[in-house]
Amino acid sequence: KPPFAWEDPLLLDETLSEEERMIQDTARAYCQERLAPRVTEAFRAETFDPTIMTEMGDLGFLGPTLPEAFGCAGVNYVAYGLIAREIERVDSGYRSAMSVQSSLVMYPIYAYGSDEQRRHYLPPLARGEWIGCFGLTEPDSGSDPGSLRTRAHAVEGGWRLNGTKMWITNAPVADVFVVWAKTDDGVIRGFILEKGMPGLSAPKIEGKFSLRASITGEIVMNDVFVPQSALLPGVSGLKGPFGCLNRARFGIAWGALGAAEACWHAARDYTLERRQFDRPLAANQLIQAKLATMQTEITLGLHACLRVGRLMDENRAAPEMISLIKRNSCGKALDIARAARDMLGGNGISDAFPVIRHMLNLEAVNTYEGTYDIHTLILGRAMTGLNAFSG
Ligand code: TGC
Ligand code: FAD
Repeated sequence: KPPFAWEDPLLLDETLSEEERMIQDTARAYCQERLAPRVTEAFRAETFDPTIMTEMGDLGFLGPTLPEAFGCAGVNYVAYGLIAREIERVDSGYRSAMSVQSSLVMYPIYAYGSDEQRRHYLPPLARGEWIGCFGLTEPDSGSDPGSLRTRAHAVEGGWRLNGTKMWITNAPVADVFVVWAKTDDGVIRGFILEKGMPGLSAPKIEGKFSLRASITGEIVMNDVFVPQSALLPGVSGLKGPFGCLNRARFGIAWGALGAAEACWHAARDYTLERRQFDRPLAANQLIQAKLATMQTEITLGLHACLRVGRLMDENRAAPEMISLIKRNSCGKALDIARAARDMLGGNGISDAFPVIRHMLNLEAVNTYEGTYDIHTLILGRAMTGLNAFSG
């Protein structure tokens, strides 16, 4: 009978091109050899090491789908997904830093920016010399970004920005801030701010119990003046930030399953090794049932991500498809991490094993970029034509 590869049951690897497999291997080697040894301490101490960004830049992992003319790798969306999966197999916090830089900072500058903005910002962002952040969420505006209060008031020669952004990945270490604000006519526009501008600060949010290896902060804007050249000229309205979120959510869908794979493999290794009642835990039907569910959900989820990636590469991926995989991957990954945590017994709460860290991280991953329930409602609206968000 044909062989069965338990780690890749439906032979996803075989469907990848040679180039995609090579990118996956490079990403896996870097993540396992260079990122994995640092992560336990980073999570414990709640520190983010910015040199990770230059390392990722050297490997072409930042803004990887953007053209080579801007110092980027120019690879396809499937390759981007594979990179996200390998990074998040180590830690969701590192993938966060990569996806914000790639999809939420470099992409809008590329897609909505002027030629001058692209030439100025993209190469150093691609090298990881500059770190970027993306400010959409505010203290009173999370799932409903249309209600954001940050204002950009037109003044002579430019704009004056006032407002506060909340829960912003990379903000305290950022050099470049892509910020979404309403102009005097109430229309949402994107602006590029730079570290050191008078009135701009980005205090760190302390005390996170999730994504501790990623740095998160506020963006506080007190009469920040930016010249006209800081406006992203190519987009207005909510479709601007959502266009970026589509790409980041796609990467998260792959990444969350990478974290789930790490938990699944850890649970399998542990239960094969650990003996109770005079036999390995893995010999029990209840344990095998949990492992089979993990294997099934991860496999189906990854194939769905691959399908959406192929459609993105053909420019045929609808945002609802991305909602479907973001919701599915995050929800299933969180279930898998919780089950794996349980299967490790008391050791499951120790950072000697990666499982509790992934479990805690996935709580945030399930919430950011549209919560699980918000994606439920996006799919519900698409199916019924009825908007259940409001009213
Ligand atoms: P709605 O009326 O549906 O749409 C307003 C306008 O936006 C357009 N649009 C999209 N365009 C492109 N892609 C999408 N996915 C789009 N979704 C909507 C839409 O066509 C319309 O355009 P126009 O031209 O007609 O004006 O908007 P709504 O106000 O009803 O919003 C509903 C909802 C729930 C879908 C939306 O607000 C939502 O997705 N909320 C979730 C918020 C969110 O995801 N925030 C993410 C913040 S960034 C972040 O979390 C980064 S963490 C990163 C990390 O660390 O890895
Ligand atoms: P709320 O919108 O207040 O939601 C609270 C609960 O209510 C959720 O369960 C939600 O599903 C539910 N809910 C909301 N509306 C409805 C409804 N109509 N029907 C039913 N249920 C509803 N944002 C950025 O802009 N940039 C970043 O870089 C960034 N990084 C982040 C990093 C971390 C670690 C975290 C935790 C968040 C980050 N965010 C970022 C913000 C993130 O996108 C928001 O937290 C998320 O969109 C949810 O918004 P909220 O926290 O205000 O929750």
